[in-house]
Amino acid sequence: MSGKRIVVLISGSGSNLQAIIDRVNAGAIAGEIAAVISNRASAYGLTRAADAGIETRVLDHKAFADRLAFDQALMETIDSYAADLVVLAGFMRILTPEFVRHYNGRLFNIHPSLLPKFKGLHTHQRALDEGEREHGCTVHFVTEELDGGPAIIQAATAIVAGDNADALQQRVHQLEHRIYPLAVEWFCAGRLQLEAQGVTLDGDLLPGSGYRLQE
Ligand code: NHR
Ligand code: GAR
Repeated sequence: MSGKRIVVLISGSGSNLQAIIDRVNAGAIAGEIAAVISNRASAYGLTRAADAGIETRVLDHKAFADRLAFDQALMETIDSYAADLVVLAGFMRILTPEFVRHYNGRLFNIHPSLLPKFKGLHTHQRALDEGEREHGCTVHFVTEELDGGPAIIQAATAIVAGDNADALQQRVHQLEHRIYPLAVEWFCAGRLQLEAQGVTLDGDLLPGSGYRLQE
């Protein structure tokens, strides 16, 4: 497969990584995953990558003096694969401004909430506690503002009577596995751009909350 070179960063299970692998293998994405990098050696996503024949690397943040030293090693590793796109898929380390600037316009994250609502952790329980009528997930370009970069695509699920955080998390995960590969597909097809005024898809400015995937 020719096309864009994608590097995926993970810390855990890698189910979003798997969803992207599946869409690459289905021929939907004009690119290939050049490498998967984890900050945790025990991340199950490394097994998924190896099973798919993808190169894996482990960079343990605890082996570095500070965040900048870790991020510099991470940048060198990513750049050794000549990445066009860097995808955070359950990657749990906050990245320095230096790192974020280096990949400006080609760094994605997926966050389990309808941003700008519920930045940070424990999003499912917080959505329930706040009495929200719906909850979901957002793919966004990463900027220096944590979980605050311009949105690319969102998908939502209704919160129903008797819902709990586990059930909600499972439904949101299913949505994540649809929207993350779609955003990667658009980027690799050259359809998605981060511009001064916001995110464009096929040259049209998207709303501030991104493209809304319909149920
Ligand atoms: N980095 C920047 N600069 N901007 C973003 O928007 C980022 C980012 C790095 C990761 C993912 C993010 C999320 O979607 C992400 C977005 C980890 C933490 C965190 O507090 C916060 C947000 C996100 C990921 N991490 C702790 C830290 O000290 C470590 C937690 C742990 O190891 O379990 O880095 O929610
Ligand atoms: C996903 O739900 C993702 O939205 C979330 O972690 C999970 C990773 O699952 N990301 C964050 O919370 C980032 N702080 P996965 O490893 O199975 O893809």
